[in-house]
Amino acid sequence: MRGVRVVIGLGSNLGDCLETLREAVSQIRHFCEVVTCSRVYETAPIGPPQPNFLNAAVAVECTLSPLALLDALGHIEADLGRDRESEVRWGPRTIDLDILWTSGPPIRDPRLVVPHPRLHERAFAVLPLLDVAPDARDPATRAPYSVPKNQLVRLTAFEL
Ligand code: A4P
Ligand code: MG
Repeated sequence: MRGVRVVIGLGSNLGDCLETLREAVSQIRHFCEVVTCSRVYETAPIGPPQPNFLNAAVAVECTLSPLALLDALGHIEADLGRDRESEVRWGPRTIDLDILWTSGPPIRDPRLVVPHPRLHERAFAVLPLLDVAPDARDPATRAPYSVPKNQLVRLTAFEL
């Protein structure tokens, strides 16, 4: 992924969410150059009833292959207490690290689809994406991303 910009989405709604997001970014720096950090948003959960999330995103450059990056993010999730065995789909989690978008070609692998298949439907992902990649476009349509309406998203004063 050298020379290719990748946007990683971060979400947390269990434990000390801000601290967990910051720790995730610090671990991402072990294998990627973090070029820009988004603002931090408090967002209403999409999925079953659960606490609000903190969501953010970082734009990175790194030399890992896309699948190696996905695995590296999975290791950070495990280190920060994410336990997939006991999770319900779209339920609460200490940390979720998704590859939202790339400036390179789209990826369609059984384990990894980029842009993230639900990115365009979710204000909690599109808003942080646009903070770090304001010119991002959907590679399928070449259309710029727009923020879905009627989803509760509040800008916080926190920084990553
Ligand atoms: N996978 C495929 N493409 C990707 C990608 N681009 N990035 C695969 C990351 N993973 C990708 O993900 C399930 C599988 O997706 C992985 O094994 C990977 O190979 P997961 O992290 O294990 O589980 P998940 O994140 O719960 O799955 P899913 O269905 O992708 O959930 P979403 O769509 O990420 O939604 N509400 C608010 N307000 N804020 C949130 O952050 N997050 C979710 C999770 C639901 N509601 C939310 C939030
Ligand atoms: Mg995920």
